[in-house]
Amino acid sequence: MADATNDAPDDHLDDDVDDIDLSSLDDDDLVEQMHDDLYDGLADEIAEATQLLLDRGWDPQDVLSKALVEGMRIVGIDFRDGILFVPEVLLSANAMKAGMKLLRPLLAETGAEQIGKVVIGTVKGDIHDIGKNLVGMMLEGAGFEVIDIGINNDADAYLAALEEHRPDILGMSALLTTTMPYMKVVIEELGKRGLRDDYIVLVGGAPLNEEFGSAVGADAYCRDAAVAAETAEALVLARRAAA
Ligand code: B1M
Repeated sequence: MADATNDAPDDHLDDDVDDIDLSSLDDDDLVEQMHDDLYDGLADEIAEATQLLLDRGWDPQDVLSKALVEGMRIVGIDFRDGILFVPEVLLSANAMKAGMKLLRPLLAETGAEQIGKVVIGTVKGDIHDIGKNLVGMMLEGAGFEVIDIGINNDADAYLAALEEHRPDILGMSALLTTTMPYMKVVIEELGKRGLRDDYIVLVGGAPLNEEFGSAVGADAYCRDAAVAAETAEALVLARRAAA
């Protein structure tokens, strides 16, 4: 908790930030500082620290998981417990995105030949997009062309994107227990139109699990972005081999 003695609150913030020379921190302290800066929603500091770790030879995947995703996990705990609120978490999300922006080209650059196409989006009623964006990056890195249709997609939006882009895979993301059932609506709609077997359907998001994936009729549930990339590749190759 900040001590509200004589200084104006803004001065406190500036002091805290100005005091730390990120480049002087060793790797462990820098990662810990990144967790704090994500918590405080400091996008510039997160971008600077992300670049520092990369310059120090860190694998982009490690920067992502150990610094950014872990920091966001901590934010999530205090959000759940009512210590952080939506405006603060939005700032954290913004800071996370500043780091992801630097990692994106590195995670997506593999030289792997194009193995397929994915349409991915977050379901109706849900505006969480950080996890989806990460999945998109990892899929690009695995050699997929990714068409990201954003957040809050109803069945018609998914179907229109499928019709327009004719991908191999439909990916759906949901972060809320109240929105995840909508995945079933989309999959049933595909069935009603006789299109279910034309696409591999992958689902993911923090509240989902394997059982839920099967219950809604998806081809696979993906725990995280790395699993999504592996699963996408395995299922596309298997489908091609069987054709
Ligand atoms: Co929200 N939120 N949020 N939120 N938010 C959660 C999800 C929550 C768990 C927080 C909590 O209580 N601990 C909780 C949900 C509770 C529940 O349903 N059981 C919650 C809530 C309640 C809400 C609101 C309702 C709060 C309110 O308004 N009172 C509201 C809902 C808004 C809406 O969508 N209609 C809301 C709003 C927000 C913000 C806008 C402030 C912000 C989102 C900003 C943004 O995304 N642009 C936000 C955030 C940031 C979170 C937390 C803190 C972090 C989510 C995140 O980005 N995680 C989250 C708590 C948490 O999850 N720990 C929380 C990091 C990301 C890398 O992980 O998204 O899980 P994740 O993605 C992973 C995997 O899940 C998987 O791979 C990803 C990468 O490895 N994956 C896929 C995800 N999608 C996939 C798709 C695939 C495959 C894998 O397709 C093939």
